[in-house]
Amino acid sequence: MSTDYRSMWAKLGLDLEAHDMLLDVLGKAYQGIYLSQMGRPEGMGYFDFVMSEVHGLRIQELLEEKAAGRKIIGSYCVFVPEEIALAANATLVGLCSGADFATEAVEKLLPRNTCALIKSLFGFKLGKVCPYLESADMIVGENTCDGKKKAYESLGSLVENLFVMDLPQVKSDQGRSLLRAEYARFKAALEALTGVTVTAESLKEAIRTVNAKRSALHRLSRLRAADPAPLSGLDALLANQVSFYDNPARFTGSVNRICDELEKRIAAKVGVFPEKTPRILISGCPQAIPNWKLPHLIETAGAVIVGEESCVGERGTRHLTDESGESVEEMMEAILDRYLQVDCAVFTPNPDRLSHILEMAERCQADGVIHYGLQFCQPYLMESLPVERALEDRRIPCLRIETDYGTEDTGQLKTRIEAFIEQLR
Ligand code: BJ8
Repeated sequence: MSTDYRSMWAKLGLDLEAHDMLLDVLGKAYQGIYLSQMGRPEGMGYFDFVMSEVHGLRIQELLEEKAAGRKIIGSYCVFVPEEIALAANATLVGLCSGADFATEAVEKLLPRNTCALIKSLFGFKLGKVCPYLESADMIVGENTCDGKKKAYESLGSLVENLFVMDLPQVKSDQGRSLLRAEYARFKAALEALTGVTVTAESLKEAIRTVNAKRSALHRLSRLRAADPAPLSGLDALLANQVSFYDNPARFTGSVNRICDELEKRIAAKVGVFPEKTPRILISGCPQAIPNWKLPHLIETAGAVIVGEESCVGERGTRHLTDESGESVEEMMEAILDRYLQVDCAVFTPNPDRLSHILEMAERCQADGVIHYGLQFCQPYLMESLPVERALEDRRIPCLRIETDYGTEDTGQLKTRIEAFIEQLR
């Protein structure tokens, strides 16, 4: 980071010493995992810059937005509609939960056998190291899995501004009514916070902005079907991760620019890995920044990741919102339609996820699927078995991995992944 942001961080109440430690670890991991990759497209330079300034320039921008009267909303789940936040003059940022931090303090509040993602969200709060969390005017928790649901009860005592959104678990008429009511309550809470009423114009513009961002990511996904792969899975994951922080319009432009470059690479048959490199689809739990452990292991073991069936990937972005509504009510209904299609494993039954995995495996020309489950994540670990069976029926090899954010199992994972890739050759 070129500028000294220490006074900004101190004003936000960060623990500067702990924060230095985090940035140091993050910087070294980024250097070792990302900057050591060969043959990256030039367009990735933008994402390298964003990452180098993720706690600097981007936070400064958000604080400038706040000074101009905008509000910042932090969210932990792709069920929180960015469209409504934007239309109410607020900026939505995804709060990352991709690294262990302040584990000892966390385990005084949460059982040890809680998934790493939930522990991480507490660790960033208790360790006072997340400038996004500390800048947020409202934090949205959602009743998805039991772990998150109960954890938000404790998080409520740590943050002043927690909005808990109830979510259905069944996509029935009742489930739909519940989500409709919750999105209306969210809209009202945002309007009360910002003092800005959502209008048909502001909502339409917000829907277009978010659709454009998702469409750019669709374009990127489609280009990854090429062989040789024009982009590494690590870099594609990074673009998906950055989509949760960056200014949406700027992000869309940057992804489209990288797609222009990838199209040229594909035409010239230039790839980041040689042709016929084994191709892997990752499916399962979200991989939030800086959780790069599994993709790094896979891509240094001689395979390339060609798709992510994940909330930090296609599960979170594949559906667009219908832009044709004219009134706020019509557009709120279109938003409801769009989000109800998200096939998170907390839903029962959840057949769409299975068909999406099969469809992705075919479209991405994957040779095999690695199912990524975080330890203690019941919804995804439970679904990993039917996923494996459905893939076996199609003769697509599947490796089920259960891990956390620690490094203790790295050697064992490496051995299993290498054996799996060998089987695909
Ligand atoms: S829509 S996947 S972002 S809830 S890993 S905390 S499920 S025990 S993250 Fe998620 Fe929304 Fe669903 Fe997506 Fe619980 Fe599992 Fe932990 Fe999880």
